[in-house]
Amino acid sequence: MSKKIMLSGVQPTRAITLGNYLGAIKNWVKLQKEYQCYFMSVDLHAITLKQDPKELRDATYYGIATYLAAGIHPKTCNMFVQSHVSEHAELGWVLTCYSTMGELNRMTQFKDKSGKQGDHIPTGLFTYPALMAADILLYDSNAVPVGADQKQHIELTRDIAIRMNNLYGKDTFVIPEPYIAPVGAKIMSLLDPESKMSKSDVNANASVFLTDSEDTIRKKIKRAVTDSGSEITADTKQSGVHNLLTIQSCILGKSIQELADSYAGKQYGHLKVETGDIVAAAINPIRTEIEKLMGDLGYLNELLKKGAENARERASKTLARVYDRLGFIPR
Ligand code: AQP
Repeated sequence: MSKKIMLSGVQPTRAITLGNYLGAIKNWVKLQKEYQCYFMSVDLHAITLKQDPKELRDATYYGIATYLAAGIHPKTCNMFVQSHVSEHAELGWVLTCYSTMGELNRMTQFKDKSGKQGDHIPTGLFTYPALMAADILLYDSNAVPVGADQKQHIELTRDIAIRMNNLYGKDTFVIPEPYIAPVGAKIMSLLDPESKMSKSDVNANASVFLTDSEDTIRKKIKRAVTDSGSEITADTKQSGVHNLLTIQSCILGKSIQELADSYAGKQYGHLKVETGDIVAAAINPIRTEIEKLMGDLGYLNELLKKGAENARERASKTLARVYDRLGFIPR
């Protein structure tokens, strides 16, 4: 029996953060053997906000190097760049036509990101969930492992797919399921534990990047904002403390309660130093491997070429099926 299909991606907007890693990539690594996998660097999504071309190109290579360094297997998983498979943009347009302004207006990520753009909100930022729906539906994906912030976009994907299946036949699209891990689906900013840790946070000290040195990681976590109390508990109201316990829990595989109990009678300083040690130990081998891979762009280019070929094979079949159902004359 053929394996079910899993697809996910990260925007090459900057180096990948500990949040992207614990919320998404670590789960890709865990689940990769059970599924036929497609992992993209979603550069078409990245340009929904202005990017420097050189930085975008570097971040795209870094992104793929990070997937490999984190443990994605290059022989069994397809890794590719979204813009290398033009079917994404084509199906994206179709799904833009089958989503509504009201639906896109309800997306909280659009509200958050557009709120920071003043009067010049790019249209792509608004329509991007339709492109994300195309990414998922092109591959007949069954599972999409993501962080909590993407759940709403996957629900929209399901709604659009069901709508089109009702219009054009039940087998037009496979209806995907989100995979959201019970712990680590929303790692918070180190400087503002009420906000999500984000790659593009203006303050680099708010996020740990997988490219950060051991020293930088320890310093950033030492400076993490915690509340004014002193007791370490599993209470979610202590958002800064809870965030550090969550990070430890994801890396060590222990429950948050068990970890909080182990800090009974200890100070916040202990928690920060030990979290810094744990994160540095987890990231060190990944960073070393990223650096090694970045020294061999020839290898990465070959891998991306093969990945795009495999992706295109499946994506082109889905697009042809959809175009046929819509009534487009075959090419
Ligand atoms: N803080 C987070 N905790 C857990 N998971 C997270 N993800 C993002 N932030 C966290 C998950 O990482 C994957 C890739 O995200 P993305 O690059 O597609 O875009 P994003 O969700 O907008 O992530 P960022 O880091 O906030 O990027 P920027 O700053 O560029 O917008 C997704 O599965 C996401 O859920």
